[in-house]
Amino acid sequence: MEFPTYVRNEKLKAWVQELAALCQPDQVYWCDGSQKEYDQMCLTLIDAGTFIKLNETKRPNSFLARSDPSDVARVEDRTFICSVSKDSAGPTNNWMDPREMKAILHKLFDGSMRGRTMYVVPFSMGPIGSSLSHIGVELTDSPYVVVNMRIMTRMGRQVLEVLGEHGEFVPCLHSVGAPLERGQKDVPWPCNKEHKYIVHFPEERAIWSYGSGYGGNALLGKKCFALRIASVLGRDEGWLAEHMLILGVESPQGEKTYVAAAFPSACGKTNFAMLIPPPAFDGWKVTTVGDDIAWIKPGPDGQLYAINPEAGYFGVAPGTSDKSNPNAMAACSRNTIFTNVALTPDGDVWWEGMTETKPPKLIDWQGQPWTPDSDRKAAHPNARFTAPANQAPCIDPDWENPRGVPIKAFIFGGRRSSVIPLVYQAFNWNYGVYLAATMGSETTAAAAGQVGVVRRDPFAMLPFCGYHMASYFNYWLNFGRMIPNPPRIFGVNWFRKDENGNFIWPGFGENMRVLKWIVDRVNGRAIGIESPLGRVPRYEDIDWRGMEDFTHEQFQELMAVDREEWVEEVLSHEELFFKLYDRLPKELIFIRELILSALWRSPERWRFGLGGNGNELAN
Ligand code: SAT
Ligand code: MN
Repeated sequence: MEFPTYVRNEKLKAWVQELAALCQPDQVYWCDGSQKEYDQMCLTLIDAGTFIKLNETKRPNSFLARSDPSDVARVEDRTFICSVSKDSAGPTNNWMDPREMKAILHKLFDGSMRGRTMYVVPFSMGPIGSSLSHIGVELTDSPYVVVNMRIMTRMGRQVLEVLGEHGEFVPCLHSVGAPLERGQKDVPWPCNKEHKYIVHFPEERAIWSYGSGYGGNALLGKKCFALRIASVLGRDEGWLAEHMLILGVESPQGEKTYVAAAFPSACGKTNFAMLIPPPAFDGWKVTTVGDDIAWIKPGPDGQLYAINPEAGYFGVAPGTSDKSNPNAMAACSRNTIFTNVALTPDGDVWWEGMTETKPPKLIDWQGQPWTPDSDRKAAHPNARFTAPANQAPCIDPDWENPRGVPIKAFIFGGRRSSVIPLVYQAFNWNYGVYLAATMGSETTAAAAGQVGVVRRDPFAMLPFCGYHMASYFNYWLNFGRMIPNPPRIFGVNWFRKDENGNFIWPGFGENMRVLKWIVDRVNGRAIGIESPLGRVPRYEDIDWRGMEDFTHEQFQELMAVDREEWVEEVLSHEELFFKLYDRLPKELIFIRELILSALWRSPERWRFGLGGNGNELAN
């Protein structure tokens, strides 16, 4: 096999050679990551019928792809953590013996790229050359994956230069699993309807993905590498790979505070990452470092520093509008790949929630004519835009700083119509780990199954942790002990409802008021009082400028801690804890006891000024 002269890493050469022999592509192509190459591949994708070029005036340099209707999202039940021992993967991951899995995969990959090109995609997760960054190389037979990877990561020849002769990389193998026989015509979205495997070998630090061309199944830098494999790397090397957005809050005086926040899906994570403060917060600015994943490491000064390992947004399109998230709308205004959205007659895109009135005529995500009378969605609910991160006007000036940005607080929030207050600060790191470990979120119509059922999603990492979830809790507990002054940990809930089923809190930009209290807390200004769960703001601790009609009573409702509700809540924490019992850190069991005893020493429905533990007076 011939290699470009700039490829100097023998391990990489040997690996590509070995897998090309297995997959038997017609040719091997090394991606240089240039604009010219990208443009050329987009033309190829148009010829193949995978891409439709959008209106150059309305959406410059942008494309629409329609996937096979069976290949529209991550497949969690086909996702495996193949550690040597089953116990290392833990009860929340699918597991198979690595040798058994390799045997299955070798059969599937044998000849899987026949009739296709194998693209070699070197990529850096994190700014090139940052000590927090890591290199991966994806071998894929999907040109759609290549062009998406060029937006989502730093990709191309420059990565191989950093890799050098002896550098380490995470090998990522991907095939859509649809070899072409001689003369067989290709389809616009090849995939394998029978077999799908998204497989991680944590000890080997390798990823093998077969059968899907969509999102996290195929763009292997994202969930597979930056979360599942990186969580294992982080544990072994003393850092954190988290399913968190990173944002900066800048005060009118120029004080800059960074926080990282984890939310399960369908909680408005991207909107929070790109929050626009209400008009009354003149001079306040929220900037975005990342919208999905954070890699976090202690710096020489003992503070935690975070980078966004990604370079683009793979954002959910439906629900995104100039009203809900103008920053995201600007990000996908050009140079964007849309997948499974609807097409307008003038060659632009549309999705549910983009505009208040639906366009009279569209082509839906499956290529069929659509009108507002059609009884189906025009865009798939998991339709996505792939857009360069720096196209969001809110991008933080330090988003590519190789040192990362200093993190002062961790925020965890689920969608809960009751029980959980608007905001509370964990008493200390261990309480914070408990809060995050027991995070839950109510299912929405978008998720499969029943609506309104609480699902536990510890740290929003349930489908993304590459090892035993209870060991991960323990790693977090230890991590807090390693650093002198760990970030403060907060819980938030934007979704509490009143007795009529209406949201009490308006959310969106108004979340800035909560964010400001958090920033004030970590910068030693706001005080608040102690509730049975942790420290909370009093009404007067929140900045109500521009929202003065929000009453004391409404705030009390948002913040109340109800003993009966919490007894049930804690019982349902037990369900998760029993599942993880053999490795569950003792600390979490004792913290549960402390929470229960605090609830019993407080009024049945704890509210401000009702006494109980007397701490209100102390502050
Ligand atoms: O498809 S991705 O994994 O990139 C996004 C998601 O499903 O969370
Ligand atoms: Mn995510």
